Amino acid sequence: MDAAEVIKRLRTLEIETPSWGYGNSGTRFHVYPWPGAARDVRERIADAALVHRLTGCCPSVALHIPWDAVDDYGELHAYAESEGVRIGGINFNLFGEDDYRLGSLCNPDASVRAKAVEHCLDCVRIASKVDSPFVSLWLADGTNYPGQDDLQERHARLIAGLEEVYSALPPRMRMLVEYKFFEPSFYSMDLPDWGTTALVCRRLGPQAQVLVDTGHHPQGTNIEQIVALLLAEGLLGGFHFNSRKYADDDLIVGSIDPFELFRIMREIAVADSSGVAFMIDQSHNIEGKIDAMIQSVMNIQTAYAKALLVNDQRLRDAQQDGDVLGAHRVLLEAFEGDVRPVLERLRTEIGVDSDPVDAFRRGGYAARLAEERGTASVESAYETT
Ligand code: RM4
Ligand code: MN
Ligand code: MN
Repeated sequence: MDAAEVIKRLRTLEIETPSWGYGNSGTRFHVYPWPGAARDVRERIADAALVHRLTGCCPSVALHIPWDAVDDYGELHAYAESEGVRIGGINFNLFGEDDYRLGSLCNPDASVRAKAVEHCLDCVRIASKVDSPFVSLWLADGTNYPGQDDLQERHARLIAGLEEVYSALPPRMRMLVEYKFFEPSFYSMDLPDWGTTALVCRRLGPQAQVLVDTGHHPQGTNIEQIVALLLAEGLLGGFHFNSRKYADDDLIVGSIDPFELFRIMREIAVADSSGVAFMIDQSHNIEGKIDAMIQSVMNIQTAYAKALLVNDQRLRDAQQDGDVLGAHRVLLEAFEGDVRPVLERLRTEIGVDSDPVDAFRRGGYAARLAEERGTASVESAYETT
């Protein structure tokens, strides 16, 4: 691919940012308030819109309900439009209530399961109101101890609940289903891995697809192979990009292992990835929110540009010849290439600064937001006495 073709492909890469990445967040030990961090859904949408203006490639923002719940979704929809962004995925929240101690859709108590289903149905209604193309489920359900609950029954409860939600989806709305191998539960998770999730999605129907959160795998998992298989099976719904070193760390995507991100984007580059939702799922704890989000977007673009520059012909020849090292070197060559000039051209063409993080830092945005919004006081996870 020459530079012009790479730029053409890069122009089609749209990345959705998460509303929850713009507010204060922390670990279970402490939340450090960030001056100017967004305090409500409108400010979160405004920050996402700023990221879009500076990068030119983040036209939608994901919402989490009830964190972003409002009385009037028509009004919120109009507000997002006036800011220049669309509302993207509507994320269910099935982990933030006392009733969910033993799970939500898989809870042994039928009334809790019904409440969880009702919440999902509410989210489907909200998604319709704001013209969102999909709802998104991360299921925090699981158990902590062997014997705590019946694993087969939990699975049956999950399917029954999801079938109800699935049947309420309007014709073109998709449901993306995320998996995670541990946390908050430590013995079993009801959707622990991509295979389980793929089985569940297959059973539900074509509007259900798997969402790969790059931080949700055990150490050493070959994520690009998962991506390859889901693409081949028509089951890849989207990504939640972030980086992990040890657990579900939610670090800036590409910060720990840029080669892994490149390998994932390589699978995207060689497939028809139309319909795949590229989203970021990060919570920045000790760094600024907006520039970290912009850096994340840039890291994805960098990885994608490199992936597009792999010499396919030479790679295929080496593979056919059984030239193991030669084939590997074709990939390395692209990974080691300097794509800054091509990205600079892309950004000039779409009318944004060649370094959007620097543009944010130079533009005085952080100081203005801090002045306008102040520094919120955040309740700590633990009471200090
Ligand atoms: C989970 C998961 C979900 C996200 C929540 C906040 O670990 O990644 O996608 O909605 O965190
Ligand atoms: Mn996620
Ligand atoms: Mn996560």
